[in-house]
Amino acid sequence: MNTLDTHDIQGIILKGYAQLPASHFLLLAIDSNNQVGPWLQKVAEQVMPGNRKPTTQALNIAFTYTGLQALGLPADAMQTFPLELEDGMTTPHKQLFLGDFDYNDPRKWHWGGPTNEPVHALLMLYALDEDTLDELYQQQVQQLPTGVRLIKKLETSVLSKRKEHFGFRDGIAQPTIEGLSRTDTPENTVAAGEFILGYKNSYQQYPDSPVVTSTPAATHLPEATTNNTHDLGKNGSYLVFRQMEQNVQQFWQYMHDATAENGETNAEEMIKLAAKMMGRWPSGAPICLSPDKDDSSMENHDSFAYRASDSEGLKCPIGSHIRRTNPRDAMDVDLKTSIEISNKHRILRRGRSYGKPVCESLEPSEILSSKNFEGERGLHFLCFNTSIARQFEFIQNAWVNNPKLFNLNNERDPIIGNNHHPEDEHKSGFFSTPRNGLRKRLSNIPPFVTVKGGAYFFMPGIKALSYLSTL
Ligand code: N7H
Repeated sequence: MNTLDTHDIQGIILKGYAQLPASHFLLLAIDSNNQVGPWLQKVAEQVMPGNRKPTTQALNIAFTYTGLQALGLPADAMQTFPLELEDGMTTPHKQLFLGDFDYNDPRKWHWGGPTNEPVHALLMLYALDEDTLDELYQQQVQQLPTGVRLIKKLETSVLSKRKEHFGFRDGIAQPTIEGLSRTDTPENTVAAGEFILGYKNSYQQYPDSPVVTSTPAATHLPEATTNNTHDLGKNGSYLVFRQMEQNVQQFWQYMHDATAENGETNAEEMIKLAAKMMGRWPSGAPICLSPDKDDSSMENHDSFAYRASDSEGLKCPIGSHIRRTNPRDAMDVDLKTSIEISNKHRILRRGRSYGKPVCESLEPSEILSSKNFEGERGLHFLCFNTSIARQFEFIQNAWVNNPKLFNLNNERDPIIGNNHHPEDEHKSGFFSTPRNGLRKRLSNIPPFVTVKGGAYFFMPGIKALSYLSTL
């Protein structure tokens, strides 16, 4: 087992900062790197390292491929980054691969799309409350040097009971990083190299890591295996950012209409259908452990699997959001292999909601009767991994948007899948819930979530950040 250099790892990789609920994500452009060095060094000193527990505020920073170029990282070093970072999220092939077509088309995005201005850096600000956040924001904006410009401030919002906008508790299931003090079941403990560069991954190998040619400044970085190079990736990670708008009215209206009897609301069935699509009840309780009703005593429960008690998906449908994005032990191989395979496609989720909640309580019936649907709301989905291709992109392509996953027929993730594939004649979402030998199949599921922005970033370790400031 590796000991992790937590003092050199940016804190947000290791922790979600639940105690710092206020946050802004600042998208920056680097127009000239003349005065970037001293600024970046200052930022490196302000970054919250992973060995500290912040109490009032925290700051973290990451760069896109073009951002690293704008900093002046030499071409030979740029070539050592993975293609996913270089190509970004919006090449024509990637659009098809990720489900970013039709209503998700990047040409309609607010940022990160081909018609938006290039994003170079992401400054992530977290604080205890709105006032502290505003102070931190003002301080950071004033600190920006000539040549570095704020493109957009992405604000976030705090929803009650750790819920997201549809009214479900979020941020429950996370892999535990091997080597940290937190203990967990072996099934949920994942090699550090799946999330942090410079450590062994699930294949017992070191993930590919970017390197720089040896210079006096680079000698502060660990030596890399290739002669005369230093490891720029060590203690860093890749960050996937997707701004995902949630159509809350459409979501609950669909659940309502699909379960109403003679036009009468059936609240119980309505919530149950939504829970079946999610795989958890609004409280967070896993539906495979409490199949008939919500049970808030299980709101943080994450120690469950599907194979022994729910192999057919009678409780938690095979196509539900959480079963698709982490099938755990339910893959069509032996139990041990299934867990091993699932754990090669895990991500550390660090998202935050944005926009005004439809109502304070976020209770389904209250959401439905609410009149406050104006404005945009959704999730700033963020996740860390060391292989964007094998982790985030695989989940998105092979699981979320795979119409034949686990022998399902033309169904995609009911919450985030895109059913408008150019070659798909139906343009309709389907979702089946097996019940006692019969399969109930719902159709015409509209898009509940629309992608509105996104980019891939490299989040360097703190020493690597100092190195970047010397370019
Ligand atoms: Fe999902 N939601 O609130 O509806 N997600 N997700 N997600 N998601 C999860 O377990 C949601 C998205 C995963 O290990 C829960 O913490 C929404 C993307 C994974 O059991 C809820 C959006 C991807 C898990 C949501 C969204 C994932 C997970 C249950 C976008 C990856 C853990 C609470 C707007 C490509 C699965 C919890 C496991 C859980 C919601 C996006 C992945 C409630 C609203 C893009 C791996």
